[in-house]
Amino acid sequence: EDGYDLWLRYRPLAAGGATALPTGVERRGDTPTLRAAEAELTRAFAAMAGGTPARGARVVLAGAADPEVARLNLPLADLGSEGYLIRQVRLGNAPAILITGNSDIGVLHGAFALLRHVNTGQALAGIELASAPRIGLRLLNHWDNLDGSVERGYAGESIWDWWTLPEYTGPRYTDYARANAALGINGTVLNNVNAKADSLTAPYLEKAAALAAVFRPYGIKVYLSARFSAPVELGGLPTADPLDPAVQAWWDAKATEVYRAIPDFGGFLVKANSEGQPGPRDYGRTHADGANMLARAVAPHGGIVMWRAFVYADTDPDDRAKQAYTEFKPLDGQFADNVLVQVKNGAIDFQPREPFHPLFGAMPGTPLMLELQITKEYLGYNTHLAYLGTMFEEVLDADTMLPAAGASVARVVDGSLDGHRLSGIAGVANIGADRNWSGSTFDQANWYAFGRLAWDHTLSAEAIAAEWAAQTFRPDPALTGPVAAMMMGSRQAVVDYMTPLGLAHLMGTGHHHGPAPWIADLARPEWNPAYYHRADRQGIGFDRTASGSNAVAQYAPPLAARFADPATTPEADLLWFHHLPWDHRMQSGRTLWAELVHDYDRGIGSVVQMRRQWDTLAPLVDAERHAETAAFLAIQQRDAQWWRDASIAYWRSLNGLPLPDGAAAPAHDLDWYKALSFPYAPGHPD
Ligand code: BDP
Repeated sequence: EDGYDLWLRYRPLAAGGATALPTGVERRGDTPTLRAAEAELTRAFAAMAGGTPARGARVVLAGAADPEVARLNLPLADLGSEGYLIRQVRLGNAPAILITGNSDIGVLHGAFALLRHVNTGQALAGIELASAPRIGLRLLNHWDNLDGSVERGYAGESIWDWWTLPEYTGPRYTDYARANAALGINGTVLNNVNAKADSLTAPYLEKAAALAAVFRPYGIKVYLSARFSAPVELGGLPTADPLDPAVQAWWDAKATEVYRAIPDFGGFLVKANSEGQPGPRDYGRTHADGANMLARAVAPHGGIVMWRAFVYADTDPDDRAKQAYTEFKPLDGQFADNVLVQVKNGAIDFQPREPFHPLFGAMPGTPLMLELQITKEYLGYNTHLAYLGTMFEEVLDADTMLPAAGASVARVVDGSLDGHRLSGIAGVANIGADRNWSGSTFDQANWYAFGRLAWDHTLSAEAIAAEWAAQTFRPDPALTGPVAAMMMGSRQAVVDYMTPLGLAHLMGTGHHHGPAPWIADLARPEWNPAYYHRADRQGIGFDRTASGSNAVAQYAPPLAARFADPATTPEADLLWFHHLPWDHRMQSGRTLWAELVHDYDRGIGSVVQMRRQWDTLAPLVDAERHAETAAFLAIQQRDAQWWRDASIAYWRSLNGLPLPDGAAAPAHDLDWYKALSFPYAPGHPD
């Protein structure tokens, strides 16, 4: 039980269980996709049978065009090109469980849905399932480098072995495709947004093409991050100015070359003028100029451009949280119609908690893609158990109130609010060459939750946690209930012990491991934790009201009003929006200072509680995965204590306040915490 199987872990079903396994699989049609669906079902049923004879109706895989399926008049119209329908019907005068869809990919998705159904302990007899994705582009973004390292990766090296590609495409690539197709993920950006131009050279395109060939039967398209200055680096041009005809011609030719190698290539993802990356601003052009140039190059081939809004400049003295909005909102309506602007969930950077990004709702004329981070750069790497389903749900459900109430981020992103043809969501992958893919068993759940919510954002994080636990461990409520409960509280625990009450970006420099709220001397102001917490003798927090940066004004008027007043700001975001005195009275009746300490302790308490809960589950979990998780939870408790103690020691050095009644003193003095260093922390680019 090394975790390799992910949610495709097929084991003998419990004797006397709900499921009568099918007597066979009938495939109507001979395409690689239908063959993959058949292979998955056959393999799963054989493993699940565990020697007991099958008794259930046969499964039939058939597209909507099959004459017998057509005669059934099934409601397939709403399934789109990727959805599926599963029904118990009569075919060829015998009972059958039909898996169908408007395309082979739909049928494949249905096959995986059926296996999820069985693997979560539900009966096949009388099965009726139908589902279609709400968001068009459901992509993983790999931050994988050509040298095999993974930026912000905590699961080992990259799974792409660029060295042995294109000749060698071992089984791992197929298993990657299976795991993603099971969730409905339909695209993958292979390389880091901090891109090397080399990815666009002929040898690397050939390597990418080999991966595309493996993924194609699974409905997964390949995309690449494009380096904006590639015309200079590869083409020898003196400029990468997007309005220069020679630059445009270079990209047109490059796009043609890419599509010759990969006919169904998805398109480009671009990080421009951000953290040192080149971009159109280098030439006095706008982000729209840059995006549209690439968009024109891929348009004849059916490609798209995903242009990231993650920008902030050292030359801009304004609040970092405001800069993307300031730069992008005026460009609304100027992007070509095959461009999506990709926006992180929050305005700063994948923190344990951020209010939703104010660009959502503010650019109705542009399809906005939501970018989530699955890899836990700021949430304790792979050793802290933090289920991100709740975090993803929080942002998707957030109401932008633009133009009016009921305009959730999910409705902006799925295109329904503004009637966009294109819609997309991206997750920065947490996948690496580690045997268990994600660096820990529970981090697999974050990949899983991303995929499930990308397919259907109306699913609940809790239901997803339970179904993940059932497939990962066993479909036994005695296990799935407690595991889901652990998961549901786990992200708040991290918020509590790292950055409670709306604090953000207090992590160690560069690697982002552990607390370093005292850092104040880095070259760029907004790289310093002190920039974000602004704590001093009197108080703490970032004033984003009119008396401060006025970032609140970037939200819809009713939200701006709510966030402008500490009394109506959700306490979870309090110090994000306000600088308040240490003795500010909280809803609990405690002072702000006492509340902070209380939250740190609550965070540690939650981890202690998770450890206890996990211990009780030992009889229901295999020893290998149980022991690893137990060890990681011990690391998490140690780190939570460290975060609490170091933070409290630092805040006290500023506010001079005594510890609240009953609170334990930090284990060490502040200098001890300051002296810790982590030159070899994983995932760090420098
Ligand atoms: C930050 C990461 C950095 C990424 C950047 C991005 O620290 O490694 O390159 O985001 O999203 O969170 O571009």
